[in-house]
Amino acid sequence: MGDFKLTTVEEFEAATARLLETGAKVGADSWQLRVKNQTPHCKFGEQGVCCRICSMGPCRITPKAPRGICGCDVHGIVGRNYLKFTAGGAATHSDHGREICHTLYHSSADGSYKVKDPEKLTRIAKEWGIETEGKDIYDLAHEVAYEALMEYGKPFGYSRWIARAPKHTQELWENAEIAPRAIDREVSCSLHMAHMGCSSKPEALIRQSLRAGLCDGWGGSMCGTEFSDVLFGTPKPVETEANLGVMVAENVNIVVHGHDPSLSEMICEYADDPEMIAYAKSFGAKGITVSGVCCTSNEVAMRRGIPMAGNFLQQENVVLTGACEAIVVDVQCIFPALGPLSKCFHTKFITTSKIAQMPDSEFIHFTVESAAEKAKAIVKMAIENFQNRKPELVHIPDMKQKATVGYSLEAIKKVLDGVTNSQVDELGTTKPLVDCITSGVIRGAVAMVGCNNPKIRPDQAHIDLMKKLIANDIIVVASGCSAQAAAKAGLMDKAAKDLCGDGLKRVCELADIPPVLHMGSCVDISRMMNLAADLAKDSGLNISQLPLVGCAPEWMSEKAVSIGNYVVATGIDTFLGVDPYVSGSTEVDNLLKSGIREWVEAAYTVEKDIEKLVDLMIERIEEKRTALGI
Ligand code: BF8
Ligand code: SF4
Repeated sequence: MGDFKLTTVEEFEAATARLLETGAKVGADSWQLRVKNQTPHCKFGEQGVCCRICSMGPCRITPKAPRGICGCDVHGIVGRNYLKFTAGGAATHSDHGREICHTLYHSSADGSYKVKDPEKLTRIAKEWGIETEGKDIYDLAHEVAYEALMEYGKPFGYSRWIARAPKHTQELWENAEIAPRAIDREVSCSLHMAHMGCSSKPEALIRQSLRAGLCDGWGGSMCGTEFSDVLFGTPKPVETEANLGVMVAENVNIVVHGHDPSLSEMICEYADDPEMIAYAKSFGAKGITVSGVCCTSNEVAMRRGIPMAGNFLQQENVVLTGACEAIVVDVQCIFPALGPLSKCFHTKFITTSKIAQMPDSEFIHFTVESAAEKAKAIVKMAIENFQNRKPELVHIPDMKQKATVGYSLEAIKKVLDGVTNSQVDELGTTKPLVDCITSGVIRGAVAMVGCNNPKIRPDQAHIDLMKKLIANDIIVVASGCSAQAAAKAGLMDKAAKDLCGDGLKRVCELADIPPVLHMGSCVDISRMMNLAADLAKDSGLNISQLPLVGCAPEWMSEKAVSIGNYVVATGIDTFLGVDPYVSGSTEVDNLLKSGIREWVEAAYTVEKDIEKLVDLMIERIEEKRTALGI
């Protein structure tokens, strides 16, 4: 372990600076330059006080103009904006989940998509009261997928998944009138409420924001995660690497970017095909390297050990290496900048989904039916592009770290069984983790999630927070771009145990885990909800009593707000490093930071000073321990 060393943010930045020099040579634009053009940001927008939902406006609230033309005050405007922001995120995650359900519906024994985890499928079918006895696994897959698709529009009842939440949590939701109904209903109801002349009462708007969040976390995202596991396998610990150094100069480099594993899984399949490797060699390459960016990278890293080239604000860097033959994207978090940027290099920018169509890209429509053929065509296209590289532009930063990823809830239960000798059932329980927390060996847990945002020095908040948490014996579970920040730094290397306090270090050694556990992509925050629910059930406590908090220090997307809402509504205090455009309304701000605690036993903390943010989290965890007398 002697030579283990974290990669620092300064080293990340030096690598980026070198790549930007290449960019300057070819006249490339970059987010670093665009941020300068966009700063300072519009103050009205930042405070959330601008309304443009009808054409009498836009109306901007100021001390001199305290109401819009319709008479709406600042609290109504800020609340509506917040609700619409949430609905955007809930819709996005949930539609991704829906796509996965469709893929499952079309799975077949001889097709491109198969059921890789039949046990999980059977378990979910039983959970949903679907007869499994004597059924062909694909008949069952189609039946479960159909039921899941019905979850999006069913006229009556609540999301099926909420039955997984502890009884107490379900009662809170029922009493607060925020139990999520059909997924699409919550999204369209949110847009309805935020229409001109509907709700302008902050309390109603924030209640619906929580409800729309819940239809994501305990609805659409849960469909996305659970059925991705059924199709592509439930993640188990696997070794991989992270940062730009995973790209290989001698190989054809294909970078997958986006969120839906249906595309990236197929690309990985074909990139591994001996016929394709031979084809790559015929163009002078030594082989094919697939690496990933953003959540699609998390998906294939968790299931296949495919290396992670980087996270959100590193997406332009992969093209700037001059060694990227193709960046293949599906949906979400894809910079439109990749179009013009790829034109400065030989890189093919390939869009594949009708949901995310962009100028200056080659559109290869990817569907369940044509998956194999299209994936093969894309891999071939990348290979044939190898000869177009400009060698003088090739520079791959020599920077990567080892990481062990693949900690699904199932995997976490399994590895932590190594820590105690407790008797476990077939699927394991979270009891060993509860024991570690109760005894104080581990003080608590933090779910680190979310993006990068140029408003925060990229990755620094994630990494600094995690370092301090693990040093204080707080275990970290991470997802999305937060997980990739950890992996790039080296915090998912098992050797990082040496950075932990004595208790957590012992647990890492006994269970053979890194101190920061990669739980997957952003839809996989639903795994964290299941973990919290199981911890509550196994400990006999309410979720809000557990020494557990959520944190998104560098968040940027609508999806992140939807996530925040379901995490908080599940009873987990949530800490943000970027303000969600609500500072313009004291009423909305107060509701989110304290008022909602009455409904869901948790609330938000927003703190832009990252050092203070981590101290507040540790304080909160210790307060919860004290309240429990542990
Ligand atoms: O869904 S963490 S930048 S990649 S939004 Fe996007 Fe944010 Fe990354 Fe994944 Ni999540
Ligand atoms: Fe202005 Fe009201 Fe129209 Fe909003 S809804 S733009 S506040 S008039």
